[in-house]
Amino acid sequence: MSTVIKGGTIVTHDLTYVADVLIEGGRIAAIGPGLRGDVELDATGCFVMPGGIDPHTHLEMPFMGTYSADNFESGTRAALAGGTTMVVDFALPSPGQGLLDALEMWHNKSGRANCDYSYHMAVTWWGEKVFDDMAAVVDRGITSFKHFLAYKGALMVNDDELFSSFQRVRDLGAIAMVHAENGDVVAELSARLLREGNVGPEAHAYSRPPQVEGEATNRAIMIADMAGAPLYVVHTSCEDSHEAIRRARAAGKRVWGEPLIQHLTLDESEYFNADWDHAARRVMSPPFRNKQHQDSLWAGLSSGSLSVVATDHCAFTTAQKRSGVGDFTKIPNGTGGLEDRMPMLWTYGVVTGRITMNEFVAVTSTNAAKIFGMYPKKGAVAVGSDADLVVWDPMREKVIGAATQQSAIDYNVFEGKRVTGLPRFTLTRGQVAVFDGEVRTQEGHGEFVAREPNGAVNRALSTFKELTAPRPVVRAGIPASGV
Ligand code: DUC
Ligand code: ZN
Ligand code: ZN
Ligand code: ZN
Repeated sequence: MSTVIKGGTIVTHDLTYVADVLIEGGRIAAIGPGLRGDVELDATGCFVMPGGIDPHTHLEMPFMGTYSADNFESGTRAALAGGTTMVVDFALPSPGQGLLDALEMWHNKSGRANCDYSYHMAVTWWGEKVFDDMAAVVDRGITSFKHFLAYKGALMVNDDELFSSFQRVRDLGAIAMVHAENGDVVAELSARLLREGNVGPEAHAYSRPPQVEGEATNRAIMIADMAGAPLYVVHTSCEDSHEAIRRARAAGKRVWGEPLIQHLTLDESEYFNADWDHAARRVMSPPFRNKQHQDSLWAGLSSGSLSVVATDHCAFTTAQKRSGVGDFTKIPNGTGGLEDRMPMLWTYGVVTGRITMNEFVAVTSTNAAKIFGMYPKKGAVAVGSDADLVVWDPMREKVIGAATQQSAIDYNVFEGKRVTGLPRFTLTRGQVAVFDGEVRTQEGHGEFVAREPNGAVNRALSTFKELTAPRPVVRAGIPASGV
């Protein structure tokens, strides 16, 4: 059975043109005028774009004494409803747990996915077992490794561990990722705030000022540079971090920054709402910032210094958030956004003229596919690519609200926002998951996407002992002495 998308305007990261798209066997079979298929989808007045890729989600994740409330079923249903056709989630080993064990746990959860998915692997502790497992993880198609510089006593790694892991990442041809906040400073500030009686959700923002993020971003960039690893900085929320990324890129380092749709469109005033629930529902790390930081993020998207817009979708119900009443450090950190990322970015970015349609495609889809080694299978409208597509209707409108959302939680941080621009159709490998705005997902349709390592793979070069023992830094082709 073939499907043809007829009469739309194709928008990719670099081209805008009128053509039909023929889909056979879940892939794009032809692009051109006058195509015919068994099923025809009318795209008149619409833009046909690569389905969104959200490379930063936490579905059914054990975290802060609970589990994030959206699982791979509700999370990917929300994704498809908003035009996103792939998620990359984080497999998170608990300290001491092997990486392959964690991977197995995530594979067990993701069988319910409605759209395709992959994982990043988190390195939450360091040892020979982790060193060995990292190669096995790459062999299984997971080529990116996330490190937390915050969450002291839980997920945080120290600089020596970070340096060792980054060198291993380099030798495996993988990408290093970092949650950049200085966890020691956050712990100090949090303890002081609590001592002084600042226990409400607004204190969460005081405990994580922009400098905490700027410092950790600079540090991670320098350590990645010494290790020779490419670095992706997740949830870049402020100028302090963005500035470090801009400087690194201008100096020729392979560094990417990822603002979230939440930080682009919501600001710190949300934490000063008199309603405890309102503020606590918006507690995430890093916290929302002021307008100057937001302007910096928007400028980064249009200038190209920031590469991807993600969500860090990590949704908790109001009841879960209330475990932090009387102590802001116990409010589970995280907000949702999977369903709203693309309509919000279109409305606040494309409609306002801050970014172009082609930039929209780049930052919602294509750049993530390229950075994480799955282009052009994903992130492209091209013959042979997976038919992960969104037929985007720029005239369709709605008001965002919990009552109509797919996510399992009981509120929405974008509640009441009117968006213009929504999917008419969303296709996941050729299967229609949104039909004329109506969600028709199929649980279990999603498949794991294995990714290729980047560049030179050099795994024979490193041994665990070598990486762990102090040694001189050797940069490509430059002897350590005599520089
Ligand atoms: N930040 C959050 O807000 N939630 C999940 C993890 C993170 O880093
Ligand atoms: Zn994070
Ligand atoms: Zn995250
Ligand atoms: Zn299927």
